[in-house]
Amino acid sequence: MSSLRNALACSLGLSMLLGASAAQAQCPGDCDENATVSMGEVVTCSMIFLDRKELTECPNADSNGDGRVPISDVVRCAGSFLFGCPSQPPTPTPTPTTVPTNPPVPPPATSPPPPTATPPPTATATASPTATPTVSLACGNGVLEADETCTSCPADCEVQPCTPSTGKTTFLAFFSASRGVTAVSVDFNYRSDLLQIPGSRNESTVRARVTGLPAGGQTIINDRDYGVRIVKSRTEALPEGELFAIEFDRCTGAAEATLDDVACVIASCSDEFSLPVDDCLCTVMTP
Ligand SMILES: [Ca+2]
Ligand SMILES: [Ca+2]
Repeated sequence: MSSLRNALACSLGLSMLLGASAAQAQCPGDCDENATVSMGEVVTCSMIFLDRKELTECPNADSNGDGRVPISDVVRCAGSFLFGCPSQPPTPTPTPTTVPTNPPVPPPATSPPPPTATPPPTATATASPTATPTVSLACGNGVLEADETCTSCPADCEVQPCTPSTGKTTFLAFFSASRGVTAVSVDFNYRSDLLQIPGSRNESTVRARVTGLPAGGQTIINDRDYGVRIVKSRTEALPEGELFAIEFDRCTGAAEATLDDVACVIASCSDEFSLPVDDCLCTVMTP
């Protein structure tokens, strides 16, 4: 699960997390109420958002108790997964003193500072400053993840031998962001010893394997044989939810690929004014 965790860590803006107000479920996304949120629970949150599961399966997915699970709740579920459950009120230290002198409350983190003259979104937005403690454990696992580049982790960009079988494996990539996005660049990276796409670069055999992209605008699909870059841009905002499906050939004799064997990494994400949107999220699921 480290791959998805890293992908989430890189693409999830901390500002959304800080924006979570206090009157909420004790730990958003903690379906079994064990005070931690697993990747599976984040997926459950996503499934409820996508109306594929009932809210009764995870009432804590609804962080503010309004009976709905919009994408902001899914982001909070992911926040619990990445950064742990929000700290509980400090009950274990009941001081008998009477007057609780309220410390100066920090201003609520409602509005993140405006992007101060950010340069145009470069395609190599690596290392987010929000401490990813699991860095580099995944270097060498064959999947290029959000905190890795072909420079920092060349092993995961090496194309492995693969003889395609007739077996196919499909993954779905779901997209979300806190506001309208008109251009997104996504790297769907995969273990090339388990999966392959026939052809390379933007050949028609590659393009045939990426389906379901939103209509209109421009589409670029480029297979590097360890990952496919998919760029979608248009004038109107891209819809949240399923962004595309991608079908692979399974390598002969290889184990069936799981969600750990792929990573959907946001390379860049911007709005209609070409301003970067920093909390874009790509989540991979199986059909
Ligand atoms: Ca890796
Ligand atoms: Ca290929």
